[in-house]
Amino acid sequence: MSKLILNRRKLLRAGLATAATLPLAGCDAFDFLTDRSNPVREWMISINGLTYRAQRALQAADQLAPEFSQADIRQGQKPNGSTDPDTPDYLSLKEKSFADYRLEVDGLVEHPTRFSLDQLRNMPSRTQITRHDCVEGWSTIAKWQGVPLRQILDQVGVKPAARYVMFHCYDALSRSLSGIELYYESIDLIDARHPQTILAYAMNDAPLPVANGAPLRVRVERQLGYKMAKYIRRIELISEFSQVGGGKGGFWEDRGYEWYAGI
Ligand SMILES: Nc1nc2c(c(=O)[nH]1)N[C@H]1C(S)=C(S)[C@@H](COP(=O)(O)O)O[C@H]1N2
Ligand SMILES: [Mo]
Repeated sequence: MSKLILNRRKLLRAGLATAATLPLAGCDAFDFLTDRSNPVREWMISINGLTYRAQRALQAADQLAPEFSQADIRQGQKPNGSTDPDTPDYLSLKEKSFADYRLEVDGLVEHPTRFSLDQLRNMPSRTQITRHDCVEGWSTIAKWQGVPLRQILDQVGVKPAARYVMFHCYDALSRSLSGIELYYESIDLIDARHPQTILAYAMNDAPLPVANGAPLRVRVERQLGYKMAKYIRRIELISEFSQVGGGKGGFWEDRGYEWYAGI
């Protein structure tokens, strides 16, 4: 254990010494900071408490999360959080195998639109095998297929005032004194337009199971699991999230988690 820490320290010191001798502006030598497995970057993020803006500056907007091969899928996707929503709206949709499901996209858009599952399935799709990291410390690799969110956004036309995409879900993880609190999450437009950000309707070559968010859940591959809203009811384009829910941008954020959960 102590050996491990020592090696890690050495590595960090070496990395920082190098970093200190480099000019800061637009230098290729800082490319190591965009490597997710680089210990110096990891150190800078965890110990120095890099802010969302700094992380955004270090990471290219379209930089891809690692993708894997079929052989890397060694286990099922462990269902977590809500796994069988019991809100009346959801139960009546599930009863009819989601035939009546419509994804609502509205808020700061030119053309508020409702999409049926068939419409979504008939749009060009993206398939990716990626690793899901939960804040609890486990990860799993699975194959996801869905519509790139970017396509939906282009179709509805995002108004210039929009800054975030808010996902409103069907499930309630807790009942508070003020009533049922539905799960919700938000991401910025950089992640919303990222090529790997998809509205997934299939997992491991089968329709998305209820336990994993049927009929539709989002994949945001550069962030932790809690950002990836399942059971999506509505996508709302907004300029601020301070007025929604507890004001921190998501169900778990309202309970103390980071809004930007970069991996
Ligand atoms: N609507 C909704 N989305 C959710 C959750 C939830 O409880 N409700 N849990 C989150 C957490 S903490 C994780 S790790 C993943 C779990 O996704 P999975 O069930 O497909 O593994 O969903 C995320 N999205
Ligand atoms: Mo999670």
